[in-house]
Amino acid sequence: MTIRFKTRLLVLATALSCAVAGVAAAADVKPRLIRFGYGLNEESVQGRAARFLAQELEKVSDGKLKMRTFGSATLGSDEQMQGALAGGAQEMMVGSTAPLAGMVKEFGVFDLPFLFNSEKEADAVLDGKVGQDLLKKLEAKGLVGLVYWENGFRNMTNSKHPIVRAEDMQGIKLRVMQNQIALGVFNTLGANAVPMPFSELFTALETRTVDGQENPITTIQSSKFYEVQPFLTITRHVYTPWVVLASKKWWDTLSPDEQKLIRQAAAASRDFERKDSRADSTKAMATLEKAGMKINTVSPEEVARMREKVQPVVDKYTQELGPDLIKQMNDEIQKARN
Ligand code: TK8
Repeated sequence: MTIRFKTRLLVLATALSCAVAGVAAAADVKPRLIRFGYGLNEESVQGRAARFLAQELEKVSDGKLKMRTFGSATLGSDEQMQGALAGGAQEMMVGSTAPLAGMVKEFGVFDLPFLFNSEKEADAVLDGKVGQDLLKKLEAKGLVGLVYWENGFRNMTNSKHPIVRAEDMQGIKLRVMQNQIALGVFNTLGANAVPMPFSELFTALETRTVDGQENPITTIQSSKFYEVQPFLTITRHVYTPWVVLASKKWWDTLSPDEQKLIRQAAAASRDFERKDSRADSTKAMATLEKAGMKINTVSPEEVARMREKVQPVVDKYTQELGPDLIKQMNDEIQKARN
């Protein structure tokens, strides 16, 4: 054998073994069943996006990564599922940021009112450094934060009367998400804030245990709150994201290839969900009108008064969550606004 021929053989062999290694690495995906829980029902934005994620995952993994989706909090409320993921008893979920603040307090930033003006600003913060740094903080608590879906701008419904002025909130027993900031904000606005998991909300409204609640239009429609809440007031007081989460205990048992495929499918689900949420919001509004809800929008002057009223709460939690974080966030919002 000539030296040149030997070299050629060696090159060929190396190339071949690399190719084989490549195939082997790409194939490091085992058949797995992933349980994915969420709080809204199957006909909601969340339900559609969960199904999309399951299909996408099956597609990119050649059918190996199978996801079973569980809606309507059948695996538990957001908070309960967070615990199950941290303990390794459930693989994945999607839920609001508000209950996550119990684990990583900085997620409370999304409960500070009147921060974002548009979905575009929210996307910029969530997909930018602030949002991604927040996700990283979850790992120490046993969770892997994958992507943000849109829950959306929240509005108020109640069974008593339209909210025209901040004073109209007085005496309204209002269900709020479970964290200190939400509680502080709505009590300061004059309501009687009652923290409660979403899974108990419809019944609480129906039995008049509470008079009202606040959620995006899409949720008010898909959860049929219009059946038990005659008044809807457009306030857009806060934008809540949803976070797609994985159990870290479980995540660490996956191969890098499996992790990559899940991240890839999650990113596709984010794009699908945000688009769907925005389109659905307009449709849902029409449904609520048709259903006979009495709908009003608070005036910009009144929003300014509400802002002023809650400023002490914002100041207090700016200190508690870190003035640097809030500044960084406001800078990113400004950049997106201009
Ligand atoms: C669903 C909740 C819901 C949220 C709430 O599990 O609790 O009001 O807006 O979307 O996460």
